[in-house]
Formats: sequence, structure tokens, C-alpha cells
Amino acid sequence: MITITAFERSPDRGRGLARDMRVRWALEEVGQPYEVRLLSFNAMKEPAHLALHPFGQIPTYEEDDLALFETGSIVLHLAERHPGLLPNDINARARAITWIFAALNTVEPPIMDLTTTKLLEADRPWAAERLPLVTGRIRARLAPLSARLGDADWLDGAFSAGDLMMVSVLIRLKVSGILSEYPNLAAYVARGEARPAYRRAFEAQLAVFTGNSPPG
Ligand SMILES: N[C@@H](CCC(=O)N[C@@H](CS)C(=O)NCC(=O)O)C(=O)O
Repeated sequence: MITITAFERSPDRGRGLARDMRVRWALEEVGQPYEVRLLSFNAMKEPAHLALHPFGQIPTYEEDDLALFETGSIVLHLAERHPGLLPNDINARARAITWIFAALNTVEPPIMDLTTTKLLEADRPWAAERLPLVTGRIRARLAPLSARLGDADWLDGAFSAGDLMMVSVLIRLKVSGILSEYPNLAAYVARGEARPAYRRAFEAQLAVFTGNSPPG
């Protein structure tokens, strides 16, 4: 059995932003059942969890004698071991993996910077001056991403783990309004969110907060 960790009380109230969501989504896409161990913020910093995750974060992934942290690694692990998230062609597979890295290394950092700016730095005297710099760096990533996607459904042929990660990263921008400046990216995210596996993962994450388990 696979066990992942997630927030006992997610700051987003279970609305899909906590990073266990991308692992849940990948598990749903490849049809693997899993259990969730919920952690308080204190428990995340205790030795038992630090042995699994050196930075005291969620999610982690345990399967038999394998323990992983970092969502990129976990999603890639699932995609490599189960059909459905990576193409068979070796070059297409390498390109799909490249999009996982692009999502995490190139697109996610400026998006997370916006979260930091708004949530943790809003009361600093320089916050208002910094905000346009941060949003400008996001647009500098979204414009070429939008150009590359064009009118395609997914980034490189069929839906892959690369799309799963890119959609997961872009979702955080929905509330800012920046995503809607790029209609093809907004539609791309909506396509990801419409996938049955995404819906199941979302409902399961939300149920932690509401206490209502999804049917089935
Ligand atoms: N790069 C890590 C980031 C993990 C991360 O930031 N997790 C957040 C939840 S989404 C967390 O645990 N935050 C609490 C903390 O850092 O103390 C990954 O992709 O797994």
C-alpha cells in the first residue's frame, strides 16, 4: 500500500493548492490506491516526519521500503512505474519529463514568489513596489509558455506527467487574474481540472477539510 502525507488543516481549506494534490492526481491517473497520513504543522517538524522529509514538509510518499519526498520525484516515480503518464517512445518520454522540470524549475518559482509577496511580505514598506516586478517575472514565463502551447490540448502530444505538473503549478495563479490574460493557458488548466482523475483527487483533498468523504 502507498501512503502519502498531507496537511491536517490546509491553509487553502482543501481547495487543491497544497502539493499533496499533484501526487493524489498522479495516483488517480495511474489507478493506484493510496492512504493518507494527515499531519499537523507541529508534527511536520518532529523527528518522525523529518526522517522522511528533511525539510519537514508535505507531501511524502511511502511504498514498501521506499520513502520519497519532492513532488517532482514522486510524480516521476509513479509515471515511470505505471502506464498512463509517460509516452512509450523514448524521445517523447524525455520531452514529457522535461516539462515536469520546466514546471517545477522555471514556471513555479516566480508563481511561488507572488504567494510569498502577498501572504508574508504584504506589510513591508517595499511590498507595493516589488509586486509589479514579481508579476512581471510571472508574465515572462507565461507568454512563451502560451506561445508554445498554441491551440494544442497538451504540451507535447498526449496528456503526460509534464502536463499534470504544469497544470498543478499554474492553478495557483487562477485567483490572481494573471492566468486569464492567457486564454489558451486558462483553457489548458481547465482541461486538466476536468479530468476525472483530477476531480477524484480534488474531492479527496477537500474531504479532509470538510470531513465529507467522496462517494465510493
Ligand atoms: N518542493 C517541494 C515543496 C513542498 C512544499 O512546499 N510543501 C508545502 C505544502 S504545499 C509545505 O509543506 N509547507 C509547510 C512548510 O514548509 O513548513 C515539493 O514539490 O514537494
